[in-house]
Amino acid sequence: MASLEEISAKSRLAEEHEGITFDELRLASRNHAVPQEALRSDVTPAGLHYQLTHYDIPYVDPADCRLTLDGLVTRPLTFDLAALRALPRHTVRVTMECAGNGRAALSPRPISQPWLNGAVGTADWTGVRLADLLADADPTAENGYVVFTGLDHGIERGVEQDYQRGLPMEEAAADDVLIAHEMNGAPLPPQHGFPARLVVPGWYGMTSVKWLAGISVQAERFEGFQHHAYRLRQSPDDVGVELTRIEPRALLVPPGFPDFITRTRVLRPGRVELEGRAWSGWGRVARVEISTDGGATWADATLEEGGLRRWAWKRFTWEWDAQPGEHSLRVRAHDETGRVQAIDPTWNRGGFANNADQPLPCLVLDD
Ligand SMILES: Nc1nc2c(c(=O)[nH]1)N[C@H]1C(S)=C(S)[C@@H](COP(=O)(O)O)O[C@H]1N2
Ligand SMILES: [Mo]
Repeated sequence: MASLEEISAKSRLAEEHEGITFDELRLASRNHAVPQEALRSDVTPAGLHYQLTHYDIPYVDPADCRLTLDGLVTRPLTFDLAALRALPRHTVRVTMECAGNGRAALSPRPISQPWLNGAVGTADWTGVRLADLLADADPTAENGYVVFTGLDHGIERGVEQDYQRGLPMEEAAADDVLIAHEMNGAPLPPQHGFPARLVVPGWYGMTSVKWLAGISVQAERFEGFQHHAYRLRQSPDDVGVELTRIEPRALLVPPGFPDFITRTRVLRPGRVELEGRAWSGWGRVARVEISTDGGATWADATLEEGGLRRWAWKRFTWEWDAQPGEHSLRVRAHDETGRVQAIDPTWNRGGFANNADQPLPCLVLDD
């Protein structure tokens, strides 16, 4: 009989001219990106928000689900869905992005979910503040860790596991961290974590555990499989650096209209308002640059005023006088901490945090 080790894919890089594999295609057809034109909306409709699920979307009976908070606490807590919904509600608008966004543009390409650049979305998440739940439970461990366990179960690189992630107490108890049971004003859809999920604003998506069943406080640092997996490494034996917050990125709403297969944009000549959205999990977006000549020259876009919504992407616009010919549109976001979106990809073994801009080819027609 084959072992789990044998049936489970090893971590590997694509060969030099190896196209997308059947395994990658299967993952890509389960886990969809946001259609880039949906970047026109402040809030991404739930069905258009990207989604990434490692294993299966669990079937959950709403009448029969429980969330527990236990471990090193004075008062362990258990909630059914009605009790969770009855708790004081907070809504936070959050731009969430998968750490693997941009992976398919790397060379060599790490074999995994082959994201181009659409593994992002913005939603209004409503639920209870984790800080409030923790205060009720009263943790007895100082500077402990909080471990989140999902209902989903699977195998990765031979290791059978529940999907689990942990957070240091000070991150878990931060103001806007939610146990969310609504997305955009409706109960969570199955693929986004029904009945409840963690939402950690500013952090890459893997942190925000879906289908939450258990929250547990422990004294020692949590180092589960998903912590070893989500690291920036140059080689398999490299200790690497753990991924946390989202690097800055901007994306354009594609102007004009597309060719069906290549997605090349076609425009009529003349003035066109380019628009897009930019975000960073490290700080507010401070500047966005646009290039229409593949990065030879750059101009500053206008950033939408406001910025009250700390964790949501920001709209930017720029007026382009589109002249006939071929053009390559590029964008580059800067945040208030001085982080800048990359022009060229920085390679790592897992294909994470590749925020390099992917040029958008345009053909402007003759008059
Ligand atoms: N339980 C569980 N939570 C999970 C995942 C998962 O597979 N199982 N995927 C994570 C990853 S890698 C990402 S990027 C986000 C995606 O959230 P979304 O599908 O709601 O966009 O969920 C995270 N939470
Ligand atoms: Mo992810």
